[in-house]
Amino acid sequence: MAKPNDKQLQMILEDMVIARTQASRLWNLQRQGQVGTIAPIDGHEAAVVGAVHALETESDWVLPQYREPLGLRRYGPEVLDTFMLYNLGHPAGGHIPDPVKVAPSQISLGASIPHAVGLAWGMSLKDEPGVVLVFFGDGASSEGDFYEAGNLAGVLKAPVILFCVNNQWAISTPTHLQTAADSFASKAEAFGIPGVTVDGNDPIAVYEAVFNARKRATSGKGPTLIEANVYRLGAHTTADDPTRYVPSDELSAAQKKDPVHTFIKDLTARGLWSDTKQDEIETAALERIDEAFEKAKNTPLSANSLMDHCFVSDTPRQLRQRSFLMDSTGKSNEH
Ligand SMILES: Cc1ncc(C[n+]2csc(CCOP(=O)(O)OP(=O)(O)O)c2C)c(N)n1
Ligand SMILES: [Mg+2]
Repeated sequence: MAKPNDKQLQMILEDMVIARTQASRLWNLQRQGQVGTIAPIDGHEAAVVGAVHALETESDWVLPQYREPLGLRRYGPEVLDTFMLYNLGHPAGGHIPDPVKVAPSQISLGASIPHAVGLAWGMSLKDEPGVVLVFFGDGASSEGDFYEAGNLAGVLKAPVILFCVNNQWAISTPTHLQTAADSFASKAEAFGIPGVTVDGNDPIAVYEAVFNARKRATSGKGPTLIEANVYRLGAHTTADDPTRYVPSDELSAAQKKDPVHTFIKDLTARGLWSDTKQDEIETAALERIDEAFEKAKNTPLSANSLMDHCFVSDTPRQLRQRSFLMDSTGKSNEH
């Protein structure tokens, strides 16, 4: 169905509330020196969760940038557990266990876009069902990878959804210094594919845009570029001070359109949400993030795992490096 039903609407809001709650817990843990740098999802929840709810988790891949992982709960608990390992610098954070079709966070801007197109092309060559959705920011769209991959995706009719989260900023660079184009979606024209602009604060509109793009991709018609317009409500990361460059009137205007608060009001008015439900979801979200953090903290780290997940099997050089590492740490070689 192109429109989410009541149950789906509730699940979308649940996931949005969970993402917001867990992001604030991670922010505090970072401030206590317990976790590494965090890029908050605040303001992106409707775009990320709305998009992911229009996918089929068994067949469709999601390739996140770095701000999305807390919004991908629908793909299973492994996403959060692996994200915590990744945040703590554990090599196991570089691979989400099979069969979960989510790639780990990507810090290198734009680098996942060619991966997404290659993956989608491979799936179509193998006649596998499903699509690939890749998230990237307005800033990432300035990378050559975006243009190269977008062009190839158009030529190959790859079943891929290029999902640009335009949060109006790339750290301190505003969008008018990022591009002279009218919109990020308009760049689709050069790829010969549809470019769609959607209100990223409205999870239903995002759901519909992704649903339609998915339908197009699975019927062999190829990719769609979606630009979801949102506003980054928090800092770029825990290492940033946005008060030095975000105009306060712009931020307060954006806060009035806060996607989580707006959707809570909307679903409450429809009789699909309540304060009690909100409390329950928030409490469970906090317990869950603390559990994931404790699990990650207590996962043993061995020098031998440093090169895991680079390749399916070690190259000769990696084998030499592993034995060198094991000698220098004095631990037995576990592989
Ligand atoms: C290839 C590359 N160049 C530069 C950076 C440094 N960098 C990290 S985040 C960022 C801004 C990205 O902005 P955007 O893609 O809009 O994503 P947002 O953080 O707004 O979600 C930059 C320039 C990087 N990570 N990778
Ligand atoms: Mg941005």
